[in-house]
Amino acid sequence: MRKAQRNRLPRIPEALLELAAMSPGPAGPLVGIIMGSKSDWETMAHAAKALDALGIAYEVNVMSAHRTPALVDEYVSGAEGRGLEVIIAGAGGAAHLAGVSAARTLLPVLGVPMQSIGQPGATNAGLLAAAILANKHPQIRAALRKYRDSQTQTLLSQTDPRAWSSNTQGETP
Ligand code: RP5
Repeated sequence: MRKAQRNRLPRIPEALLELAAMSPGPAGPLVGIIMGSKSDWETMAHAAKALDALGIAYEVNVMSAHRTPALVDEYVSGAEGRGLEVIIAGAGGAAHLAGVSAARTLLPVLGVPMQSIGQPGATNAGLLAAAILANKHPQIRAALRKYRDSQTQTLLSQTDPRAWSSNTQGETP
């Protein structure tokens, strides 16, 4: 990904990271982030970062639908019983980890196909997991509301795109 593209992706405000660190969330991980290879972590770390920003506990594990199918089966089948409420599954290639996982649980499984969706998709999967959890956990609902309010404020302070574009920077809007 080019540097200019990276710079346009949404950022989690530092203030929210501090807020999340101050307020303890529900005990135990609520989200299981799984991925087909350690090489997927660079992308999937953005799902974890979105959850961090909202104070949502999660666990991270590498397992592959085609390389370690028994491990995926064991992990996903037991996920709900261990207290997980959402699974985020990232994989490249045929990206079938999410589908295989969804076959083994009634929990919502959010798929992040690596090459086609990548970093913004991983961030969105983290935020979507938060929205699902917000239905049941008031603390997560409050954190999500604060995050969205801050996004609204950011947009309202940046209504002229020409002031922020590298193409037109410095030009009078
Ligand atoms: C998929 O193959 C993984 O999810 C990863 O995206 C891709 C490449 O894996 P590595 O060769 O880097 O282990 O199964």
